[in-house]
Parts: sequence; structure tokens; C-alpha cells
Amino acid sequence: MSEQPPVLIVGAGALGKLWAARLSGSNPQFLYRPQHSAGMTRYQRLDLAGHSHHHAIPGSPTLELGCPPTAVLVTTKAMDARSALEPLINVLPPTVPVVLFQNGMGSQQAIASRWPDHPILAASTTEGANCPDRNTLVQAGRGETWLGGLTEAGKAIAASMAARLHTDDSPVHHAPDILYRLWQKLAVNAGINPYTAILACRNGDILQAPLFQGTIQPLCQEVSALMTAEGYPGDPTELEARIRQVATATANNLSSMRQDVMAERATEIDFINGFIVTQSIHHGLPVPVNQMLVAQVKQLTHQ
Ligand code: KPL
Repeated sequence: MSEQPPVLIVGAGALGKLWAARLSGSNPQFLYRPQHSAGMTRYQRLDLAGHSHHHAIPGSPTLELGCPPTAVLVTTKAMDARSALEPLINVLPPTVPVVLFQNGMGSQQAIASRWPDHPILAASTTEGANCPDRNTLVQAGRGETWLGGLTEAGKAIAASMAARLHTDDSPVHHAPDILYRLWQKLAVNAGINPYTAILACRNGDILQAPLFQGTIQPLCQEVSALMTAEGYPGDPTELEARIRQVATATANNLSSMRQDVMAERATEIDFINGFIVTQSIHHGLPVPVNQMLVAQVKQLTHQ
């Protein structure tokens, strides 16, 4: 392995492979699950023009303590992020930035409050990529990323971290209020992902479905009431317009939740509509539509 200190990527799924490819000049390395043996992850990346690029990224199930990473990017599913960090973070030098890329909300806050003295940052991305098989990464759309600190140490380095990850092709912006960005993305995911899972359809198809048409307005009112209670602007009409716009712009996509159901994996419902339910109950706000969607998605995967 190279002498240059690595950028450690925890989670070798589509997002992890995308960032590993992008950081190929910064010695990216994967941290594998404990049961995985050390070795190269080789894959072909098809870029937006359909051109093929080959990548071989080294990885190991343990951290090479002799050469601590310059940063850790956590690209696991939301439910795996904290347990993936648990064995790692106590052996990391406490100055190493940890950037969380999880969907939804809840996992990021749990990690920031578990390790308040570490520079913990969260990212919200619109990058589209998927892995039709283990050895292929398909870039599905050009996107942008916003990044901001969750802990005080994270806030102090957020602007420089954003500049470090930025490229003209894939902009990374500093978002001083990253939680607001996460709320906005959460609202979109709450209004698309569970519908695609329940209706077994692509993002664009939900717009014609009676389930969506009959519940999207009250769903946006529930999300808006919660955002207001949390101190963030969230007009229900604007939320609905944004959900419709994203569903239209990504009409042919299989949402991440639909992909999880198809692959019989656990979904991130607890971190999307489930997070809205838990927080609303905390504020004494009723959330019947979100509760119904959570229950129906959980039935699909027996979660
Ligand atoms: O973020 C997404 C997801 O699938 O999780 C959307 C925006 C719905 C695009 O598919």
C-alpha cells in the first residue's frame, strides 16, 4: 500500500465506490466488515458519457495504525453507520474528520452525540449512482454535495473539508446549517421512497397512483408541522412541489428503498418516515400518514 496517508471509506456500496473513484489521487482505502479479508475491490465505473474506467481500491477489515487516515467517509446504510464506527473511532487520532453520508436523519445526530469531541460532519448529496452488480458502478446523474459540521470540532473544519472534496465536475459546498439541508432531503425522501416501495414502482410512477394522490397533502402537512416545531421553515405547498419535481426529474430511477425491498434488505424507513414519527410524537404532533407508510413498508421486509 502507498506511503501517502489514506482517506478511509467505510462502506463499499455505490456511494463508497463513487467517492473512492473520485478520490483516486488521495489514496482511498476501504475499511471492510470484520468478516471480510483484506484485498482489492476491483470495479468498472461507467461515467455519465457511458465511458468505462477501471478502479482497484485496497481495503482491509482493520485500520492500519501505523498510517492514520487523513479523513474517514462513512458511506454505509443509516442503520449500519454507528456500529461500523464503534470499533474504529476510539483508535482514530481525535483530530481525524469523520464525514457521514447517510440518508434520512437520526443516525447522524446519534453519532455526533456519542463522540462529541471528534470532528463529525454530515453530508447531503444528490449524486446518483448504482451498482447493477458487485463489479460495476453506474453514474446515473450529475449531482452536488453539501457538507457541514455537527460537532464543534466538525464545524471548525467544515469549510476546508468541503474545499478539499470539491471538484468542478462534482461540486461540494460548505453548508453551515447542514441540518436544514438534511431536513429538506428528508422531506423529499419521505414523500417518494415509501410510495415506490409500497407500490413497487419507479419514482415517476407514484405521481399517478391513488395512494400518493390521496395522502401526499396530509403527509406534507405533517412534515411541515414537525419542521416548524424544530425551528426550520417548511411550507407544505413548497414541500409537495419539491417532491413532485424530484419524482419527475428522477422518474426512471428505482429509489434506494425500492432497491432495498427488491434485494430483500432492511430499508432505511426508520431514518426517514420513522424519524418523522418519533420526533413528531416527541412534540405531541399527530402523524397518521407517516405511521401508515412506516407500517406498510415494514410489512414488505418483515422489519
Ligand atoms: O434520494 C433518493 C433515494 O432514492 O433515496 C431519491 C431522491 C428519491 C432519488 O431516487
